[in-house]
Amino acid sequence: MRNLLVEFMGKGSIVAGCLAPHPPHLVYAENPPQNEPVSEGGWEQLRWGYEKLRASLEKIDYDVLVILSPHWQTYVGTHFIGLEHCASKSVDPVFPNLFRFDYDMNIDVELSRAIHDEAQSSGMAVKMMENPDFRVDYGTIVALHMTRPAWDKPVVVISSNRGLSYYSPEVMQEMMAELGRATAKAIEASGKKCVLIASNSLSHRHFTTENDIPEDMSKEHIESHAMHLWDMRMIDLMRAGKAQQILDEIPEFCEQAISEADGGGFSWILNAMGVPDQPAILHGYGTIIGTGNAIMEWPCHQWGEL
Ligand code: 2X7
Ligand code: FE2
Repeated sequence: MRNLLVEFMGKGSIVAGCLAPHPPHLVYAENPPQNEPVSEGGWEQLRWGYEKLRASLEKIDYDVLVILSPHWQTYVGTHFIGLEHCASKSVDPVFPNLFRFDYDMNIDVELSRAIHDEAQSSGMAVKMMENPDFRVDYGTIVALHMTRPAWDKPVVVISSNRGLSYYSPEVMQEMMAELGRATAKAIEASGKKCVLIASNSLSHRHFTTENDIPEDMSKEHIESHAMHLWDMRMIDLMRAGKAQQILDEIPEFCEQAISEADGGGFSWILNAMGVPDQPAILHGYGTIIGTGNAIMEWPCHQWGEL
């Protein structure tokens, strides 16, 4: 039946990959109706970057958004949301003053399970998360909202198996390479067109106190020159299509810049796209409480067969 369906629909593919940062400040600054706190704006460069990403994705036909967030942390295996529908209020544990968001999302459980099964058959520890009281993390919600605020596409939500903190950078990289390949294989067999999202900041050293007005942009800057240099290096490599070099440098990037690439999403997405030597598009860069954030797009739909 599945083979017949794929024959009818054609082979599935990754039509775009995105690096989509998730500080709750971005949603706070946007003032969508789902978020309770009200702001006077802020972090415009990044929000304009998201505008450009949305305009670019608007031109592509796709069925599903597949996301990996470093804030859904699992220590025994990689988990996948296995519930058809998730709706609740998400409150950021560190910034409850900025983010109290009513989310409502539909999950493509069929594709989630297909990636789960593919990863399992390649030897990974995996689990379908079917707890009806599960609260979706803000890293997933913010990146999805900023990428597609209409919430009108089903999503696949993948956890961050903390290979780096539990074992070592090398183990994390190996696991994410395997997960990336399994993701690509399952998507191809599904017949669906997918946009992949790695939800993470680049350098991740942040301020430890908050300003009276969180959106006061006169106080916003990168935490240190060294962090700026790391962010620019990673952006240059992405724009130059040097995915293999990025993968080689991620362990050092995580150690020196406390990068949120430690959650594995960045490595996962590069591997799922086949470690591309095609350039990524920079839609925007900006700092949020000192951390470095880039909005990037790999327009895979223009590359032909992956
Ligand atoms: O999750 C985050 C982050 N990655 C960076 C900055 C500020 C808040 O939350
Ligand atoms: Fe984060």
